[in-house]
Amino acid sequence: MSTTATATAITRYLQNGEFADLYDKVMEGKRLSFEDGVRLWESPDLTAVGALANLVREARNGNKTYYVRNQHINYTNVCNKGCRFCSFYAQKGGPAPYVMSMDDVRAKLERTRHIPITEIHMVAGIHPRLPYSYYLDLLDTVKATRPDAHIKSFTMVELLQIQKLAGKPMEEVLLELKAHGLDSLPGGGAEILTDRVHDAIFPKKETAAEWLETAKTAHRVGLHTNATMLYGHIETVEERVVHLMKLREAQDETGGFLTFIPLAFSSKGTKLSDIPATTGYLDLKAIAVGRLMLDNFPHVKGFWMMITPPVAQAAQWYGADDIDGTIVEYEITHEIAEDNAQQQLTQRKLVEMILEAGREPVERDPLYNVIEREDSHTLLPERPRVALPMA
Ligand code: V47
Repeated sequence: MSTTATATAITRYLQNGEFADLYDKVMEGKRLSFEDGVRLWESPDLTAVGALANLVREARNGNKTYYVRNQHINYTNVCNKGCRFCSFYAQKGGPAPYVMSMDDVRAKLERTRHIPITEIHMVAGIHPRLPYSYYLDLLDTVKATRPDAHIKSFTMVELLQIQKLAGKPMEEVLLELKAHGLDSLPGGGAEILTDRVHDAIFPKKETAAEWLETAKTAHRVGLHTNATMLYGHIETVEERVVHLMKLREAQDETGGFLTFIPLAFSSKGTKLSDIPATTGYLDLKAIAVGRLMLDNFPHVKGFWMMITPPVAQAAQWYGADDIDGTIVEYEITHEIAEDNAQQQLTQRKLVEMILEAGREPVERDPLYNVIEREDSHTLLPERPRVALPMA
């Protein structure tokens, strides 16, 4: 079947199926309601939900799929929040505690000196005894070591801790962090933005209202942020929709969110270890419903580290226009990463994943400025390996 014939068949399927009314809404650019969101999550017809989301994805981002050359740094795993969904923080019988010194941070960055990394993504636990100066030194160190890289750092809960240490209004703190090199904020820590889920599995962290307020403050001082949604634990379908609608309302106010990133819950090593892993089906649904409900978000990311590379590849036809990046090392859900025996994807592999799916690879920086390098958008022939002379 030709591409046009396929598109016609999909349109007919949507126009005559259970989502005919949502097809009309999407085509007319009308906003989906809470009830629409619940229907999308509850329908077993992943093909229809994905095809609808793909219409929005292609209207916004055409055939492009973005990726980034990035490196993650998790500067400490000491944390006083004790979230039940987390396996990252140091605890008896779990990971040993660490705090990176500035030399450690420099060394980590030096190890990837040969890679033209454009994004350094730094997040960590809430260490109760790090001083304010640590965070400023951290930014100074990264900027001095990789001056060309964009620093995307600190989730809202880290920002609230930093503000407490600084003893100043959040706006002032953000401006100071900016002056030390902070370029934007990641989307972590949103989890599910309802009081019930907050109280049940992350009661010591900021509330939904605080997360949203902190994100909006960052937007007001000119810092873009992303927004995540942790799904596949104790949340209900209705709570997922509430989460998406709160993000949509906040975005209406500030326009500061760049990308929505659904994060698949991995229970291994957490206090919720009896909860089974999410399925590829739910992972694709999360991408698609996110794309449909968040009509004011420019991008939706299929984060391959959490949903696996094969599902992230398929996600490009279910609403995702971004598959994140090379990553290098990932600690937050290290258990999954170890299972996959895969903590990094080469840039070549990302380009292959995009091309095989019939999409157009676009290397980006964290603000979606396009990067133009010889190998950014096409597969160059692999360079023959040169045997190194033995010493
Ligand atoms: O804040 C913690 C989540 C987040 C688990 O902004 C877990 O581009 C699954 O936010 N299973 C950190 N998830 C990761 C994050 C992120 C990742 C990629 C890109 C971006 C971006 C942001 O990971 C945490 C928390 O919400 N998390 N534990 C877990 N067991």
